[in-house]
Amino acid sequence: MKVDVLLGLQWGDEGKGKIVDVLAPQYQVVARFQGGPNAGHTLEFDGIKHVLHQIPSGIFRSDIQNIIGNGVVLDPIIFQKEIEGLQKYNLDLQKNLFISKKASLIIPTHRLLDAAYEQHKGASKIGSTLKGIGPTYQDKVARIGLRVGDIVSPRFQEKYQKLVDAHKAILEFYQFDYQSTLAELETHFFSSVEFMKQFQLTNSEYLINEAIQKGESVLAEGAQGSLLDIDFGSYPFVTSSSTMAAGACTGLGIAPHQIGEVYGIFKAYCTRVGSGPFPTELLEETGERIRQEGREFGATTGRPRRCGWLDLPALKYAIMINGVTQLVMMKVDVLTIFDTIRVCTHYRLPDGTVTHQLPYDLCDEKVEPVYRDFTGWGHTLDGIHAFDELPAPLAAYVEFLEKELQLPISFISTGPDRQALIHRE
Ligand code: 2SA
Ligand code: MG
Repeated sequence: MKVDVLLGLQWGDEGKGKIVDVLAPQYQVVARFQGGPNAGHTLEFDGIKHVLHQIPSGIFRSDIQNIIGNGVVLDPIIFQKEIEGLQKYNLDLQKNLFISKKASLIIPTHRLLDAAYEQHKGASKIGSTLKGIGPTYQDKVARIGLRVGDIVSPRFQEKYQKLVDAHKAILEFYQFDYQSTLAELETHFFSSVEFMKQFQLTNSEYLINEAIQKGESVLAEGAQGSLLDIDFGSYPFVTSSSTMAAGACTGLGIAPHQIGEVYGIFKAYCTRVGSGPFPTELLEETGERIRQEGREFGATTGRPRRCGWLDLPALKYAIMINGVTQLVMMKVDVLTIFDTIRVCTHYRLPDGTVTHQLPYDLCDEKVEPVYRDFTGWGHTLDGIHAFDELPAPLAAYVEFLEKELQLPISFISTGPDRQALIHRE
């Protein structure tokens, strides 16, 4: 049995939560391997809409073990809120949820530092979710961070204070006011840390490898997207973790040969929240129509998402660096409103040459998208559950993408609910 990885091929918000929820019954374990409360994974079923941030999307299935892996950065305050939000569903969270002791701990000053850094950057800010993600990973790599396992150490308070003192010095350097908020945040933090102790804090790399040994199957659930990857994303407008398939190995403690399928999720168009280059962005009315029709607002921050046409050079790049084996196409229904649907097939460089490769730095090296137009299909996809029931122009569009991307599109999502999905065997 293998570990399958499911990840976003764009700038996040591709709809990973929905697909993990759909695929979950095939797995015994669902694990998050990177990111933290910056993620917003939306699941909809039985008329309920629920957004998860740090907790894996397998949590609604009672026979699945859900692991928050070592590669994750975890905020205890947000964790407690999330758990409390799940209480109404009567889930056995103490049995089904496991947290790696090696996951990094987001402390209140990490959030303040995130805000201070963004404020200092001014117009060139990243557009961070202000959840303290960057500063927490920074401390991890600097080898001064706190980890979940530290909360049960008798030296926790001392380690915490040492880190906070270092953070205060930086906040003072940036002249960022922390005095007015820190005490209250700390009170929350320490009570949430106590709250966390009732859950299973484990060396989850053992748990996961033992599961693999027993022949169980594991789904690694990515957060954000490949174009936000710390190495291969549009640096510096990226998140601070490895969002690609390889990140599942380091973020869970599994060997590369254990990776089986890599499900790559993409929307039938593109969105991006936060700053940074976006070649196919639509700044006029068309972008606004996509935003309204697709309800494109951040699931964590509520920020309006920037919208644009599908970008094949960027998608091909993401497929390449992840070794994607199957594609999942989301939100096709949103494009129903258009008579013409555009797809960027290439980029034109300033010297006139055409390429399908991403330049080193999309900020400095401006590219002009070269589009191919497709006829829209003009009527609702509601109630369609088989590929051969799709309107002919949509079927042709899907087949064009499969040929271009040289991969099967195994799932086509036609709406937010679990049921609104075409699975092609
Ligand atoms: P951060 O907070 O340091 O990770 O921000 C760095 C960049 O990464 C982007 N980012 C995201 N992009 C899309 N979706 C994300 N999750 C939330 C959602 C975002 C929200 O599901 O909607 O609610 O706004 C996510 N998380 C991080 C971020 O915009 C920065 O560009
Ligand atoms: Mg999201």
